Amino acid sequence: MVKVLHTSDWHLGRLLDGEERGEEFYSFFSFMLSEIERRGIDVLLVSGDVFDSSVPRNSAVQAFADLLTRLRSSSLSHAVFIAGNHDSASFLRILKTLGENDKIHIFPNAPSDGEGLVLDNRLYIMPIAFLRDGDLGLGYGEDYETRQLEAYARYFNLCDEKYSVNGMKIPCICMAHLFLTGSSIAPGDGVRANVGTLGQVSASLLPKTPCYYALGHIHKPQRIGKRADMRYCGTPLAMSFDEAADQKTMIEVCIKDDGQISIEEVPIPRFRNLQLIKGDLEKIRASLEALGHDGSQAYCEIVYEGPAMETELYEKVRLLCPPNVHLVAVKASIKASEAGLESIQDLGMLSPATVFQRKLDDLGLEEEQRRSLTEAFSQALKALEDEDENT
Ligand SMILES: [Mn+2]
Repeated sequence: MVKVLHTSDWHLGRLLDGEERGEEFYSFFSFMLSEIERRGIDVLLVSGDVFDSSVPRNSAVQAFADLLTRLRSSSLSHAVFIAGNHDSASFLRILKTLGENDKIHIFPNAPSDGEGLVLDNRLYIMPIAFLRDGDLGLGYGEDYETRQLEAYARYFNLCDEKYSVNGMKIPCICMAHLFLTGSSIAPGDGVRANVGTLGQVSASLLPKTPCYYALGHIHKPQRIGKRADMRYCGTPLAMSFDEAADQKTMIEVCIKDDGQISIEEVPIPRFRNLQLIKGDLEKIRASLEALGHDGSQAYCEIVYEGPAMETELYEKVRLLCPPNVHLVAVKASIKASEAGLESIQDLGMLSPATVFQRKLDDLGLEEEQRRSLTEAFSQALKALEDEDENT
C-alpha cells in the first residue's frame, strides 16, 4: 500500500490586501510535516500554483527552500510538484536544477512525450502541469476553443498510451492543474479571469488509467460530479476574506497494490483569524467589540453597508478597532435603492476622479468653486501618477 497526501494552490507570496502571510505559511508547513509523520505518508503531491506569481518575492522563495530542506529530512519517500498557471515554468526550472534529488521531483511543464514518473516501482504519476498553448502546439485564431479541447484530448491520450506501452501494472495517479467543467469557484479566489467556458475541460477527456486524480487550480475543496476519485483539495489558507469561513483541507489517499483507494479529508487548522464584517456602523462597532473581547489575532475586512455613504469611513472604523485586530481593508457597499446611486461593491472599482466628483456632488458647491477644486485635484493626481512612473 502507498499513502499519498494531496495538496495544491499554496500561492506562496500572495498578499492579503497588502499583508504578508509568511507566518501562516510556516505554520501550515509545520502542520503538513507533522501530518506526514503521524500518518506515515509516503508521497506528497503538490498540484500547482506553488507560488502566487511568476516572480515570487524573496520571502516566498526562502520559505520554499526551507520547506525542501525539511522535506528531505522527513520520513517521506517522495514529493512531487507540478507548475500551475500562476507559476513560471522558467523559474521552476531553476528550482528544479537547485533542489531536485531522488526525493524531490519538480515539473515546470507537463512532459511533452506524455511520459510519467515511476516511484519505487510502486506508483506511477502523470505530472500534468498547467498546459499552455505552447505546450499544446496551439496558436490563437479560428476555432480556438475546439482546437484547444482536441489538443487536451490528444495529450491525455498520449499519457494513457505511455502508461500501457511501458507495461505498467502499478497503480497510477494523475496530477493536473486545470479548470474542469462543473467545478464551482468562490468569488475572489483568483481564477475568475476565466470567463464563460473558455479554458474549461470536461472530466471525460482526462486520462482513463489513473485510480486517483489529484487536481489543482480551484480553491474550494470539491469532488467532480459524483466521482470520489477526482478531487480538488483547495488552498491551505483562505486567500481572500470571501474564503474566510471555509474549512481548508488536504487529502490523504491510501492506494492498495490493486489500485483500490480509500480517501480521507485532512482538515487544516486556521492559523490566523480572518474576519469579514458587513453591516452599518452600529453592526461594525458591535462586531469589532466582540473581536476585542475574544482577544485572538485577527485580520479584518470591513464592508460598510449603510443607507448612505459615511464621510471619513476609514477613520471612523479605525478608531473602533481593538489592538488585537489588524484592519486590512475598509470597503463600502451602498444599497442602490436607498442611496440613489448604483451599487458600489468596492471603492477600488471607481476611478479617483469619479470618487472626487461624487464628493463634490455631496457638498453642493458653487460652479466656480467646483471648477477650481476639480482643477487642483487633477494636478495633484497627475503629480502622484508621475511619481509612480518614476519609482
Ligand atoms: Mn491556478
